[in-house]
Amino acid sequence: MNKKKYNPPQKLSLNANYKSLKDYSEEHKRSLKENDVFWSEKAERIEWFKKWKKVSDIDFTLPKIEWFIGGKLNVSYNCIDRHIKNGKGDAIAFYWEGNDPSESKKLTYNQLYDKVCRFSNVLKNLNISKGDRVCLYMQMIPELPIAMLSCARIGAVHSAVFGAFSSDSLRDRINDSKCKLLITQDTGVRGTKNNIPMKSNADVAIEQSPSIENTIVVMRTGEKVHMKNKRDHWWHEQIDSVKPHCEPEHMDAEDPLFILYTSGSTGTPKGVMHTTGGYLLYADYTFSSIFDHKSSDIYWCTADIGWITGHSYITYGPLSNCATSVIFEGVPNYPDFGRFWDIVDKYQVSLFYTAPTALRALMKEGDSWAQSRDLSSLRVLGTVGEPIKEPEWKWYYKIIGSKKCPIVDTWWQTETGGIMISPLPGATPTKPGSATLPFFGVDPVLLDENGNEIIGNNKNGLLAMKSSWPGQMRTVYGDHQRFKETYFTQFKGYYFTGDGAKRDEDGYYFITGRVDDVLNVSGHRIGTAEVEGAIGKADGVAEAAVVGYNHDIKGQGIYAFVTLMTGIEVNSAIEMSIFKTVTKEIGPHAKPDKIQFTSGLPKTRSGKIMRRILRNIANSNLEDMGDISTLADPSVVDKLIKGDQK
Ligand code: 7RM
Repeated sequence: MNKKKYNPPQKLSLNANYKSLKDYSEEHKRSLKENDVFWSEKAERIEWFKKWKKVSDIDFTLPKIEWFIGGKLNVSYNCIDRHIKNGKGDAIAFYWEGNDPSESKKLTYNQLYDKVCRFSNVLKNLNISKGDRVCLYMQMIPELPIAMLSCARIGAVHSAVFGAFSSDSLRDRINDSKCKLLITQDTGVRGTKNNIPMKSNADVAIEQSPSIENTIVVMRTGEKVHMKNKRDHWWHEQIDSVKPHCEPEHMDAEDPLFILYTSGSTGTPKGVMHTTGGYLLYADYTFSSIFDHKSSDIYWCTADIGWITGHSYITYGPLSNCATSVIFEGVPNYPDFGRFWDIVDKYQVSLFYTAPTALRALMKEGDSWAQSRDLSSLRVLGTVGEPIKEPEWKWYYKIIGSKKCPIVDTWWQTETGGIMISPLPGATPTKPGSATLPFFGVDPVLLDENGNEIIGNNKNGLLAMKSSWPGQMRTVYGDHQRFKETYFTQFKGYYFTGDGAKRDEDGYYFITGRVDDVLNVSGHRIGTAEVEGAIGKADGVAEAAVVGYNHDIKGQGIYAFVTLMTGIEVNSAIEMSIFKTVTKEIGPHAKPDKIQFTSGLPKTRSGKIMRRILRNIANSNLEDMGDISTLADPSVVDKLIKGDQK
């Protein structure tokens, strides 16, 4: 393979925390060999009310995962109060850039303290206390991280639901974790959409969410919304009538911090649960090392806070490091394709973190959007969410970074809490398409189908972790058995990621993508089973099978094979009804890109759909269909290839 390597810029290495590959390798070896010593040293990065008694207690067979046992701390205190105590109260925590370029705000750490304390008191007044779940259904507005930190301050557990999810999805997530309170906004703005009905979606969800006692509504646009007497409260009215101080709750290191739902290969989304001490330390330390963060940096992560990337690398990691960040409400192409670069220019962003899908969409529009802006402030560029391919990697490197910024391709998951495989910008030579080497304390292995470790380089396999790290999820909320079955059962003694990977001659990892039925559409993680379930609810649909196919911009697109009930004709109304149903059941981001109506699906005699065949058809790999002799009716394959609908 021998791809060209890109060395870290000397200027950056000189002042970086880790300055050479040798530095990295030695420290990585030590981090595995003396794992507990290593993490207890790193844990000094954060402030504890009470020191832990034991660093870790891990058993993947149960599974049991505990870090910093007996330690007490508060995440909001670590993200705000301690910086103020260190004299940094006037530093900017957030620059907020609205969807419309004319709208912006800034918030210092002192101001953040005031807002978080007040809102914490509001939560208490509405009967929220330690351990209660609070659902956050909001767009990218400052009140979202404020609400997260306020929950953390009083020990409530937040469950953020990405703002594009439908009311049905919202309802299911609220009910799964029995949230007592829902925080939302009147309506949302994103690109040319200026009236996203957040509150009215929430109203529909709450009708079937008996655990919700109250809602708090941020007035973002001033659009008229229905406010139910006694149940619904305006954010701005509430915060005015409370005290501006609130003592942080002393939380146990293993007390839950948040739940975040993520898609798996089967059934309903899982409530990934993260706890307090290990998660915060892992977000804090990875942010500092992987972005080589310095107090003079301006950092911008373009992800949505409703996903894990936003939790760890907009809210908790940066704030714990007393960073100054940009939070952006809008989209890359509004008002035009230069918007990202306008923002980099306006705030002199030095650390920039985005998704390959955004890069592909921007690359397609030509270089002039970027070249007409001043991007000279940039120092480190990051990507996350899906494999980055060589064309967009090189474009990012040359056109955005002017060949002077290292690219950190960061591989991780909702489940891992923070970045697991990534270059360190001052130490690791990079290769396009490779997330390179494991972070400190991370011990990846490649397994074969039988669970044997694949030793040596230039090998492909299933990516698993041999040992725990502090940011690891602790359970699936309310279903520890599912936690065990999903991640620890197929390969005993390992955490299985669900991804495949290749390790090249230098031991560098190239993530090849999911090996299960999970799609990655524009960085959104979507289970094929969820989409199939949604399509199946459309009138006239008998059955659906969904697979991914290569898509120029989205990375993967959604390809649905659909059979209709006898007597139902294929027409555009049916197609529309499928789109509408998926939007209602999940959200617009899960709509199929292609629908192929067919009279039958390729099934084995026991009735299992052979997705391999559908994947081949969706990707136009028609030469080798492999063994189709186990199909109940092999003639289905020819019909599918020809596109016969009858
Ligand atoms: C952070 C996040 C996780 C899945 C993961 C992979 C894919 C993420 C990369 C990547 C190749 C990367 N959490 N993935 N980062 N694939 N290179 N740098 O995305 O839970 O939403 O998704 O995303 O398949 O398993 S997530």
